Amino acid sequence: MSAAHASDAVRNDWTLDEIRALFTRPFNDLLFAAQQVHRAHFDANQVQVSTLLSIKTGACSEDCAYCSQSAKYDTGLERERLLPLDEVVAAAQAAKDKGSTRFCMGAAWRNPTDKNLDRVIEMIGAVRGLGMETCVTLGMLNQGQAKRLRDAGLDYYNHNLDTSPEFYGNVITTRTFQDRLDTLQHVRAAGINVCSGGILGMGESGNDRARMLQELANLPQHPESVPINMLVQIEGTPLYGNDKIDALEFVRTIAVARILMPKSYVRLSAGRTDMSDEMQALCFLAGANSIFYGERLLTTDNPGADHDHALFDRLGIRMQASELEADRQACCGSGC
Ligand code: SAM
Ligand code: DTB
Ligand code: SF4
Repeated sequence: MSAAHASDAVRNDWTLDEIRALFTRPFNDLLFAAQQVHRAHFDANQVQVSTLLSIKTGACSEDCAYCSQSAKYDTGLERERLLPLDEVVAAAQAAKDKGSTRFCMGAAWRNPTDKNLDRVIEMIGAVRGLGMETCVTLGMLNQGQAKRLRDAGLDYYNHNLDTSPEFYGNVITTRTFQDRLDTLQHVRAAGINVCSGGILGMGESGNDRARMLQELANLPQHPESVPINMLVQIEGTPLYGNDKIDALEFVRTIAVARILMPKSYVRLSAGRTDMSDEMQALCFLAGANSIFYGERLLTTDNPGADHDHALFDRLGIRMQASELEADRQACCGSGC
């Protein structure tokens, strides 16, 4: 089936050959097909923006070879305890004031303890109380923990597959690819929206990128949000100094993600400080329709809001309004 005909279909049975065939299409044909799929499901000139905050930084027991926060590598990062509630709420309010509609809180944990979860649940309630959507990324979850987060009103849980199952062992040895799938299944079963994607530029092959997208697209239900990160090289980590991914190969990966998962938000995630405006414009053309917005990601820099506003102005892109806020307004008009 050609991608154009597939524009309305949501499939979970993509073969590797089909995905590889998309990757090898002429660039213009691939981008045209991705635009067709994108326009069938989304406003092509609108981008959703979320803001990140690291609520617990560093000293993580995992060995993810890309990460500034692993205790296994000397990256010079200062560790921080779980932030107090008032600091989190102040950061969320500041993000909301700048137009962000979702607040994503990240913790450098292998998995949260039930006590950790009590504190995060308070944060979710307070941030939701501001009228923002909430997302957290806390590492592995069991089913009971996922249910507690759902009951707290959590909108999204981020947990990335990161790479292909075949390349995974080159990047992380302290937990398995199957562990990640299990957490995603718990999140899905609890009824929380799934945010899951990966990182490009870790030394993986084109086949690995195709396999990672195949794993995401063939989940029983597509993640509602698919972050595609470009590796932010962190001095002291094993992946520091790797060859960078070719910019057009990155754009192709966004386009293929858009075609495979037509109704998902594809997030142009980490690495934007190393991308030209022109490369980001191509990513939006390829079907990326969400970004992280604000000066910081978790521990590294992100383009500032002013830069993103200027880029959006040049491209005629609008920031998506808050759906949560719209629902609240529609409810009684008082914004309660
Ligand atoms: N500890 C939790 C976990 O690993 O799931 C949550 C935080 S972790 C920092 C969230 C995701 O950020 C990782 O799975 C990875 O995909 C992405 N990430 C982390 N460091 C990165 C880097 N240096 N460059 C690009 N993406 C990165
Ligand atoms: C995702 O896929 N990317 C974000 C978010 N989910 C949690 C994190 C990017 C981290 C980049 C490196 C850092 O700032 O530490
Ligand atoms: Fe820990 Fe998450 Fe970093 Fe891996 S990506 S080292 S689990 S904080």
